Order: sequence, then C-alpha cells, then structure tokens
Amino acid sequence: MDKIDLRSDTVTWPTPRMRRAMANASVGDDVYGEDPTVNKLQEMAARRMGMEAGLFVASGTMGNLVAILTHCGRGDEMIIGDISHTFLHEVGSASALGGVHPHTVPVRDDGTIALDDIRAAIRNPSDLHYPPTRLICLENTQGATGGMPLSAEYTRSVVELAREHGLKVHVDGARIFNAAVALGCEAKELVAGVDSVSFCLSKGLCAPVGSVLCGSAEFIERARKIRKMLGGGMRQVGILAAAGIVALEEMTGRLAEDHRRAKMLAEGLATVPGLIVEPERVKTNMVMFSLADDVSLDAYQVAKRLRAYDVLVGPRTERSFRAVTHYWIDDERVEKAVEAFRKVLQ
Ligand code: TLP
Repeated sequence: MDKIDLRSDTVTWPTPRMRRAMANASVGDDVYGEDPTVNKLQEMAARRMGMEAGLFVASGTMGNLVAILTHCGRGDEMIIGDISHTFLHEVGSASALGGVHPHTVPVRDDGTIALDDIRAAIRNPSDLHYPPTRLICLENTQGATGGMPLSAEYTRSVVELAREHGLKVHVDGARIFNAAVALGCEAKELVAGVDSVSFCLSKGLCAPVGSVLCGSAEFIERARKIRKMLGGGMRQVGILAAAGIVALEEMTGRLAEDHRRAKMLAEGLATVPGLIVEPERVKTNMVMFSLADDVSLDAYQVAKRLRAYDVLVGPRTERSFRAVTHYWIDDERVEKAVEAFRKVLQ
C-alpha cells in the first residue's frame, strides 16, 4: 500500500497469503451448496460465533439486510441506534426493500443504548395504532462513537429484555473481533444468546470481500432464500471465501496491534496544536478528533492538504475526522501521519 490510508479499515488489501489461497481455492456451485471452500468458511465462522450455521454474503450491508428481512416482515418495526451504521449508512435498505420500520433510540457515548430507552420503544401489541416490534439491533463495535466495544454483560441484558417481550436480537458485528480483542474475550461470548450476528471479513481482517451472517440452522436456511432474492446467490465464490478463511485463521489474533497503534496515533495527534483529541476514548482501531476553534481551515481542506504528504484521512464533518488503523499501518506510518498533520496545521 503506497499511501498512508487512514480513512477506514475497509481500504485494506488482501495479504500475500490470501492471494495465494484465492488462486488455489477449490470451488463448486455455491447455490447448490457445493462450494467446499465456502462451506468450510461458513462452518468456521459459525463455530467462532458459537452458532449453528453461517452464510457467506457479499458485504456487511447485505448481512444486516438479510438478517433484518429474515427476522421481520413488511410493517414490522425494529429498534435501532440512531447513529448505527444500519440506520445511517445502508441506504435505508430495510425500509426500502423490506418495509421494515426503524424505531430509533439514542446511542450513548460508550456505544450502548440505555435499556430503559429500548424498553420504552417496545410497542404495546394490543394498541391498534402501532406496528409490531419484532427486532432489536445492536452494533459491536459501535462505529460512530469511535469503535466502542459492547460488553458481553450489556448484550446479555438486551437479550433478556428482548426475551421478556418475544423479540429477536441482531448484532451488526462488522468489527466484533476488534471488540473481543479489546475486551479480552472470545467473539462468541459477545453474541451469546443473540439470534443473529453479521461480521465483516473485509475490514480489519483484510479479506477483499465478504461478511458472514450466523445464527441457528433454521434461521440460516430462511436467510439463504432471502440472500438469493437479493441477488446474492453467488457461484464459484470459494475464490473469495478462501481469503475469508485466512482472515479467520490469521488476522483476528493480530488486531491488538491495530488498537495499540490507534492509541499511539491519538497520543501523537494530541501533541499537534490545533487538534482536539481524547486518547483515553480510544478502545479499538478508531480515533475520532476535531479541529480547535482557532484553526481557520476546515476538515475537508485539511484532508486535501494532507494528500500532499500521502496521508488519507476521513473528514466526518466540517470540523472533525475519523482515522482508522489496520494491517497496512505500521508504527512508522503512524509517526508520519502525525508529522503531516503538524505541518498542515502549523
Ligand atoms: N462501514 C464503512 C462505511 O460504510 C462507513 C466504514 O468505513 O467504516 N456495519 C458497520 C458497523 C460498518 O462500519 C460498515 C461499513 C458496515 C456495517 C457495512 O459493511 P460493507 O461496507 O461491507 O457493506
């Protein structure tokens, strides 16, 4: 990777071992369930999530959509964080394609949704005016709060609340392995009791494409049909799943490095006059920071000037940024990025 690309962990290129595994993958027609590499990936993924079955899907967006459409019918309601990726950044797919009504509740600074807010959002089934509440969606790590990991205890308390009301729980676990590393536990502990989880292979785990949706065998059978409906029934897709297998075998164990470098980046940026950073908020691989009031440039102008130093960073608003560390960012690149900010802002 020639540039210091901190815009996201989605920018990661596949590792050399992934490219070799892709070139040599055994394949078959996955719509017939006959691709051995896809089947292996799905089994591995399900095992890692402590669930019965998995389904390889094209993207995190597709994983969440397939889950929602499998849990909910038209006119049903899902309770979801107001700054969740599914609500903000998935093109309104659940309502556009599934007629599923999002009932948003506030996400707190630590990435959680208050149980009282979830409870208050659950509709009274005997009231004629309301859509039926069917699903609660969580996001772990919670991206918009800066990659906050949600604990196993918190998720368990949401599951208990859901059970009391006969609701399902889906976790957008795009970065669930980052959460597991940050909390020092297994990913499966973070989704114990939930009905479905979708996690991404193509972010910090470096695979070029794909997510896996996991749940009970019965849920995944229904999800397979929804995936087909959405055009996601792929054929010799073991070529892609092969990289996913390497991702699960080799890449989850190294995420602590990305977290250490995110902290290092935050601490470095905190020394740059003109930037407001809270390094103590960095828990995983994301750093959220903003421009001090006396900086005359806006975030878009700063990002543009950083390009001259081969540094790519994502403005979030006129005054704020997100930087994400990943496999292709080493210590030297962190230091170079900090120095580039210093030069642009001096
Ligand atoms: N997130 C991307 C952008 O879309 C914002 C990023 O750069 O972080 N859930 C979460 C929590 C995500 O952060 C993302 C992607 C997705 C789902 C969707 O995954 P893809 O991009 O594979 O559809």
